[in-house]
Amino acid sequence: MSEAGPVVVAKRVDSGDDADLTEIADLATAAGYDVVGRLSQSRKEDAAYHFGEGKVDELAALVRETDAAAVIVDNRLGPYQTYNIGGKLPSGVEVIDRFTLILEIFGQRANTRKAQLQVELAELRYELPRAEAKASLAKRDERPGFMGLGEYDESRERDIKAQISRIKRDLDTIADKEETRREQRRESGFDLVALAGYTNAGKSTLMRRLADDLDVGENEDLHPDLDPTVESEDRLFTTLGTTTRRADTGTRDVLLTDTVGFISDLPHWLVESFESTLDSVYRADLVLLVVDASEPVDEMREKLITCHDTLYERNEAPIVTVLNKIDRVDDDELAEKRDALDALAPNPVTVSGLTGENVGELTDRIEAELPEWREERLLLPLSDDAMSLVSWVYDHGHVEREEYTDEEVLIEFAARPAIIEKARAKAAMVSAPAQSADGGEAEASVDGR
Ligand SMILES: Nc1nc2c(ncn2[C@@H]2O[C@H](COP(=O)(O)OP(=O)(O)OP(=O)(O)O)[C@@H](O)[C@H]2O)c(=O)[nH]1
Ligand SMILES: [Mg+2]
Repeated sequence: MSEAGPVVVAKRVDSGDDADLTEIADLATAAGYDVVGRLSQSRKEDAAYHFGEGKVDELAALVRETDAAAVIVDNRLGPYQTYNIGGKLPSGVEVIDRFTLILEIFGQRANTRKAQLQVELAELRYELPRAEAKASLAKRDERPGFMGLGEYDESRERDIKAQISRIKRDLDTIADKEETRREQRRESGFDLVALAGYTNAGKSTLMRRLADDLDVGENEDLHPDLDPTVESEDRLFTTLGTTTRRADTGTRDVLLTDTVGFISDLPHWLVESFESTLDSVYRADLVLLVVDASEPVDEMREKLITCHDTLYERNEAPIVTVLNKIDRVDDDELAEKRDALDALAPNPVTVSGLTGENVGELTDRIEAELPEWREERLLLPLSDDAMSLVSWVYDHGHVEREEYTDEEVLIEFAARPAIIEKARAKAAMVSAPAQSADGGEAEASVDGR
């Protein structure tokens, strides 16, 4: 891993104006580098140098002038292009591409076992095709003098493959545990809402705004992993792992999960390595897609497209688009942006996570979009079992009416359909044969656990 130091950032675009270096510079800063020079070019890709050769000479001069320790290129470089560019630079100056840079940031921030495994997996996936290429080259070139080299590369390739399967297995185990936990949480009456969006859109700020701090402590017994620390920084990829906190939206019990931000132009293997982190988004009951509304509309559009691409196929939940940072946009501008983005972001909620403006509207919207709860009435013969079922219903749903006679208790409540099924089954056990006030359906679910 390279030492953070002064760097030059560079980018090529096929045509049009010179490339926008903002994001790659922000990424470099996020990794701890000091951006001391910028260079961009608009031309088609050169096979040998990626940039035009003259531009690479210019790059080398800039590196010497600024004493940069590395060049960060915001394009996909082939191994030869990397090598050729490196050849023109003062010796010791590294050439880093966008993915290596992102991996470096992830590596620095990975502070849980899961995150570390994901970073390791991504690194191995990055290395594998390169090792394969080397192994086949070495094989082809095998001459007496080079004996053994091909063998070495082949065993490296096998080694990488073995490590990849081992890490995948470990990650699968973690993913299974998390899936079980999600189900337990749903059974406990929680709705799972996930914050998704481009990096730096303001997800963690909104999380803090919506999270109900007081409740977290009280529920520590129930959910020991609720982590009360959420950071916000004007830096890309502040959040890497996932954080879940309880949020008070009114009548529903919501667990809100904040997670890693999306970014454009990530290769598949990198996104896949982080799949189990993204699962908390894909498997939520509702996704809040957060967009920074203070940016130019074209940028908002591009970032929205990236987010939709990342969610596409895997996501199972309804999506509510949240236009954030409205404290930085005036009303007319906001209306224009909403119109322009209508197809990608229909009926958005506009908020400021920072000032709290309109957050009430957002919580109303969360309640409205969550899968609907159903109403149920149960009539139970009075017994200890019945009383423990009543308290179970209190824990898992919203009790609307509770009435006692000498022999019976009537309870009316609202809950998610799965909870109602469970309650009916439990009622059948309490009072076999079951009596469900709305007509004996409980009997039918006795066998359904
Ligand atoms: N003006 C303004 N700034 C905001 C608002 N919400 C967030 N920010 C700022 O935007 C920056 C990024 O906020 P975060 O909440 O860390 O964003 P994030 O989406 O969690 O970012 P990553 O975790 O890096 O993907 C911080 O500097 C926040 O203070 C807002 O509503 N208004
Ligand atoms: Mg964050």
